[in-house]
Amino acid sequence: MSKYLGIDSSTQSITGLIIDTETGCIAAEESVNFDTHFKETYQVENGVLDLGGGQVHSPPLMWAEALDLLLQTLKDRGHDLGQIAAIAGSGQQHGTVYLNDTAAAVLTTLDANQNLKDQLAGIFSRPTSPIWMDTSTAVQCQEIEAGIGGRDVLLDLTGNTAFERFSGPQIRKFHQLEAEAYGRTSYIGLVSSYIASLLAGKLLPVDPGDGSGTNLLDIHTRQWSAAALDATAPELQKKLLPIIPSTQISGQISPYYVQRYGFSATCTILPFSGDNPCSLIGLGLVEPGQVALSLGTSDTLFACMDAPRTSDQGEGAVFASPDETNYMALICFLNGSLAREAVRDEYGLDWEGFTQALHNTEPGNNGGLILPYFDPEIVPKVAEPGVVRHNLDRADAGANVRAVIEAQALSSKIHSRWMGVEISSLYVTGGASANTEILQVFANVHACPVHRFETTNSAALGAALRAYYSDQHTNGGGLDWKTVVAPFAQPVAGSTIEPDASTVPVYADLINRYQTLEADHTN
Ligand code: XUL
Repeated sequence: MSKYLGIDSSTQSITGLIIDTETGCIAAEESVNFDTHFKETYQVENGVLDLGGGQVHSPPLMWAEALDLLLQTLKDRGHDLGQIAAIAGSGQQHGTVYLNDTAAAVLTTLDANQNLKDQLAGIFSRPTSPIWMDTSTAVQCQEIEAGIGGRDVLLDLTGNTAFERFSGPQIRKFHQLEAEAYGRTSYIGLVSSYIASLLAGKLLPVDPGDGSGTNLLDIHTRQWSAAALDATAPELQKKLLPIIPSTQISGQISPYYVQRYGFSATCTILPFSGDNPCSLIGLGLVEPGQVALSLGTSDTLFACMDAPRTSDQGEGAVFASPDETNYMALICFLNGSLAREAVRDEYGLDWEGFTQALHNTEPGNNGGLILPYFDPEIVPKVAEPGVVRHNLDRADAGANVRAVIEAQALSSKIHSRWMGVEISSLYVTGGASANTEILQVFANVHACPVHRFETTNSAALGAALRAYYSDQHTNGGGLDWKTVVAPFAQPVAGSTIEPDASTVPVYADLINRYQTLEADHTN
């Protein structure tokens, strides 16, 4: 069988994507939007429950109901699920699911004549799951860092300082505020391992890719860290299953799905991983130095690293790659399209005018610089918005357009140095990636080729590719990652933009001046 299914359980929807490895094509792609189908039942808005005070949760029962609907939709659209050799998946990172001691038995005895929702209703020790948007755990972050011996100890051990959205601080808060329910919890999983468990009909562990978003995993050994568990909550080890390697088959699909949706009984289940680690694979970033930049509302940089290096300044998150060898860095620059649009609008331009302005101005902008903090910035940390112009006339539309794009490119170079990898190629996705003038600036500043990528569901695609890689390896196939991702992770034909060598000295000078300006205006 040559077909593999990747399932991405994300914040607002669940997506199934089938690849056909014989043709190198995507054979199916279906999504179930939570609000469209479940708003009334679960009272969600954009897939989540805003509980106030920074608490953002989602109902895990809704995710199960959505899984049933997704598989039914794939079947109804005529896709023969009996041809799927293996399934892997991806989940929004950091969200935790809390199950009681009935869960294991319920999962092993799923009845194909009833739906998941009705059968699973009693298995939760906590009816809602805190997700990555939850910012209510600042106190727990401080306590965990203090408990383990300081922020730097946690950073060195787990690859990350304590983040409010990460699972460890969320678990600690649950233990503190709902000790009785915590005591009744016999399994804590992530969104990824929970959905995988539903498919396998047994409780499954977390993989290192998603485990590294918990503040609980030793990033060097890719196992739970006893010290981090101790600093988080009592008896935590007992509630977590040992980490499973990302490419190790977890089991066969439960008979429930064979009878209900026509899956083959031989279809295997791979560990699910986090959406970002899966996207790393879906974007084809399987060699150190390969970097992708998504130019969206915020600009997000994904990089493949050969070692779990960390940023002293906490500029980014570090996860184990599900390729089992490499690591990923994720850096979010908040002022992405936010800043580009602010400049475009300030000068009354449309995108055509913006592009022309970029075209008509010189690389290096005659030394004109802008710090584009239209909104508070994540990297570098800037708490209050404030745009700074240096050698730059506010009335000069063209120079301001160039300044904002050069600032973004320079910042992405400066603040990815901690990754310690030579950026060999930059794959650019997202709305602004259609603009070749913008891409030329990034190519020149990074002095490497820039390729445009068109992708919508890189997490689901990455999951399907993970299923393919693991299945063929288990069955004696010798394909390496590069070969596995190649047919699916191709840049748009003819989209490659080479750097202009004559700009190298210009940007070598400008980057120093930008860094000085930035240091003067950030803490
Ligand atoms: C990453 C993060 C989000 C979630 C949801 O650290 O919080 O990207 O994974 O997609």
